[in-house]
Amino acid sequence: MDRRTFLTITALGLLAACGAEAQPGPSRRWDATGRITEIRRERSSITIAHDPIEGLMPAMTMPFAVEDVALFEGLGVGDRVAFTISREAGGRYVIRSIRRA
Ligand SMILES: [Cu+2]
Repeated sequence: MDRRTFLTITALGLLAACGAEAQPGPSRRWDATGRITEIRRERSSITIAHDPIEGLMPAMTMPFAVEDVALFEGLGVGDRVAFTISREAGGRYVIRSIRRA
């Protein structure tokens, strides 16, 4: 095999590997815990300093989208929470459920 063929095959292999990682089924969900640092109802967004999420990401502070701002009911900045997220097509993380922990 010549060098160009080898590089093409390698690139396709990497692409396939990345694609498999970046686009799991839409039904995939993860349980997480953390502390609320900001709530932006007008943006349907909540920022959480979350603990490590096994198999997904290390601890960090990041914003999450919520589909329904009703999920914010009874929650405030500083609250410790347990929540479930899913990853939508495009890589956006959305909170499916959240409660004080
Ligand atoms: Cu994160």
